[in-house]
Amino acid sequence: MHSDLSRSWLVHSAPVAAAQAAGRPLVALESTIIAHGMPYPQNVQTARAVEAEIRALGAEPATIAVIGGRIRIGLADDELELLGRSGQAAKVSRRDLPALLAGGGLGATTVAGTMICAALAGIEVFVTGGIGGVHRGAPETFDISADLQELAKTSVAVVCAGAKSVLDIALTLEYLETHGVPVLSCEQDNFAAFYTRDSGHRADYRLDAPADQARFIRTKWDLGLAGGVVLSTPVPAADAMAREEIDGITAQALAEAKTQGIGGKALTPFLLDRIKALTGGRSLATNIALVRHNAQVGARLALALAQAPR
Ligand code: PSU
Ligand code: MN
Repeated sequence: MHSDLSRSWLVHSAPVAAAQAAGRPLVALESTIIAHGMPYPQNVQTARAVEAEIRALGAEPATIAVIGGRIRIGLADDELELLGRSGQAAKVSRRDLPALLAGGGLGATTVAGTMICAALAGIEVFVTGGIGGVHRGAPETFDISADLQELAKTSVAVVCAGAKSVLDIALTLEYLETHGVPVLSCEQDNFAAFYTRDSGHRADYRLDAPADQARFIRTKWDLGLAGGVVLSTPVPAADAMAREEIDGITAQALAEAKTQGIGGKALTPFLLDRIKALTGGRSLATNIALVRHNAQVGARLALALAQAPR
């Protein structure tokens, strides 16, 4: 259990507080995808569309960010706009949270950062686009997203369209296995690949029905097995990109990053932006479509978890 002291850093929006008081299911959303994952104004439009998908299914969205030295659970429209437009928000993972809270700056939370905040707020389901993972060349660079360590220890279910395809998917799955993070899939047997549907790697368990997903997740936590669960779902077929196209473009973006010496927290935003430019914006349309679809899957899971007794 978290202390009252840690919860004193949280500020809930009125709609989120009302939903929580009424026992309505909540779905957490991250803000790095808004501030660093997509260009303005599509980022803010997408953030609003994703919230609307969740509300339409009867759950309440809680977009999470750090504003004014507090962890904000649920954002107003003008706050989404601030995060998306200003270019001022820091990318906030586990290591950065104390700096942003102590310093009072504007922070956009990553998958890892959002999982921490969602767990503090008692939210069990979190929707993102694609999780971070083991970068290609990680045996040399050591670049492994903090998202994976967070999944190892923080008990939140993360709904995604797989791991971002710029990563080494096989090593990402190995890492999750080592740390005991179950990888569930719905709608197909294989782990999804972000811009494309099929990573070529099987997920651990295929569970299509939200009730079955909820039972699995509740059982894990009932057993005292702390840590996250990944629920992968593929981008809708009509919005998916062709594998051959995205593979070549990814290779080019990775080569440019290497030449320009881009690494650390700047790497993922750089790659997403270059891939968008090299696909003439089509990768952005795919990214938006997959996040919206993930939101539907996440909302259904949150509703099912609310029915699954603790
Ligand atoms: N999903 C998207 N776009 C994004 C991200 C996820 O569709 O920009 C973000 C998430 O916040 C994730 C981060 O935590 O990318 C991974 O960054 P890194 O590889 O530096 O850990
Ligand atoms: Mn990294």
